[in-house]
Amino acid sequence: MVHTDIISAFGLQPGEFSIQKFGSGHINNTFLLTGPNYKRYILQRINTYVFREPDVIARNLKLAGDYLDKHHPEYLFIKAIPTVAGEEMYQHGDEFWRMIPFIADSTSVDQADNTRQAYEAAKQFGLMARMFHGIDLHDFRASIPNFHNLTLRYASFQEAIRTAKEDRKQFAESLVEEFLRHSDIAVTFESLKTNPEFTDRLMHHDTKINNVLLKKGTFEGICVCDLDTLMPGKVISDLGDMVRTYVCPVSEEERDFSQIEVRDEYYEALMKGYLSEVGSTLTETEKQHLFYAGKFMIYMQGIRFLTDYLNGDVYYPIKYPEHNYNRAKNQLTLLQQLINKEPQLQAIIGKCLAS
Ligand code: ADP
Ligand code: GN1
Ligand code: MG
Repeated sequence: MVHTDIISAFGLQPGEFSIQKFGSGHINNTFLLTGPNYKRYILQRINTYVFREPDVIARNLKLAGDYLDKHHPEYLFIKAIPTVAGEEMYQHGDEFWRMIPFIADSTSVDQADNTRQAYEAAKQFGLMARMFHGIDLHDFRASIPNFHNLTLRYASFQEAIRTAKEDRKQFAESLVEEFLRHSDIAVTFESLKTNPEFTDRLMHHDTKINNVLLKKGTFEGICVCDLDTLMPGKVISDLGDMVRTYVCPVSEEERDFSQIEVRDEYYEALMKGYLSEVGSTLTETEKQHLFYAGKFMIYMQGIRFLTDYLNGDVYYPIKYPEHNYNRAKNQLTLLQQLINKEPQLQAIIGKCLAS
């Protein structure tokens, strides 16, 4: 429900707007407001269970927006519409709301259905990374502390294995073991994390294809959206989440695991799109870990789902009891497919870096 006070707080007349639920994300509540002369806005309630300090999001976006105004004023960055009181967000009781302009003639897709979409989306995330290359990260804070810290995610996974209810632990036993068998992925992260050649950058941290706005009809990239997790991080986060979500013909929701595969041509398209923008700014160490990016994100997402299953589904909304277990199994299957294809995928990376 959107209370009329919230709409008024942004200087709009509540009676003039129709409100529709919008998008398909797990975390925030997104609404489309449509008013006179087809004037549209996106209104979002921040999930404060996930984002414990919503002010950090507002502050990060303000810092990022100010930097772009100065250094890349032509770049399309979705900025918050301030409330009439001049705030970046409106607090209604214990809820935090923010409004952003609706980007006209845009659409998004939940799944990449052709390589062009993968290329265009990846190019937008690469462009954003390039626009922020060189920004001083000192004043930025993590909107979700340790969000992509695989070391801590792995520790939470181990903790969940220890504390899970017996029935869940037994049901998940063999899947847990399979994930533990890939612990080298967490070990690699541990050594990379503090490597000065593996720099912190301002990263998006949720590069699913539906977080890119594409032109209606042509599917040309317009800009990225869903900026709550814009914060300092590593290049493997953004690149890896694209690999995780663009190369497979089915999503993490798929329970027919035989449909899970890695499509080389999508891998190539996204790598090409991303590197065409950001490639020239990467260090040698970053370049050497482009294949690792996919392993890192798929593994981390897999153990996040499995941890949530073991913890009794406290984070990801579920539609049936084994939902998070199946999501984890889906991600493990994808991880295995990716690893099986390493030689040809490394060759694709080599080709994209050379061009
Ligand atoms: P969620 O946390 O629910 O994923 P998003 O910010 O990604 O929230 O918004 C959900 C969807 O709404 C996006 O996938 C995109 O299709 C659409 N959307 C978001 N922001 C805008 C915008 N400024 N203009 C047009 N569409 C948008
Ligand atoms: C969540 O909100 P949404 O669906 O874009 C999650 C991501 C996961 C994703 C898995 C803040 O993103 O990290 O990759 O689910 N976001 C948060 O579907 O936890
Ligand atoms: Mg989203």
